[in-house]
Amino acid sequence: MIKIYGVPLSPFVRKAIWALEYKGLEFDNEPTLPGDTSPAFRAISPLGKIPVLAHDDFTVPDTSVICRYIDRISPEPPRHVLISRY
Ligand SMILES: N[C@@H](CCC(=O)N[C@@H](CS)C(=O)NCC(=O)O)C(=O)O
Repeated sequence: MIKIYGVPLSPFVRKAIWALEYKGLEFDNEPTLPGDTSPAFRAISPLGKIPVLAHDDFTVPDTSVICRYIDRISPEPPRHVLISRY
């Protein structure tokens, strides 16, 4: 199961969640505030930034990379279809 650490107040978190919803992927949300100093969170986000995506043992703390990863594991529907509509 994919997990997104962060709170939707953050536009970066909303972007990651929107990408998951666009692809129809299920995910859990772990509400985490920006700058969280807990060692567990800093282990997956050394700068304390949200969002972080965790998928099995893989974690990534950057929205653009998160979206790229989502596109890799779920190529359909393709991003370019959505982009070309706007
Ligand atoms: N480059 C990061 C930026 C994310 C970011 O700046 N998130 C803010 C919340 S909107 C944050 O976590 N700030 C906490 C901090 O900078 O200490 C990304 O694209 O995910």
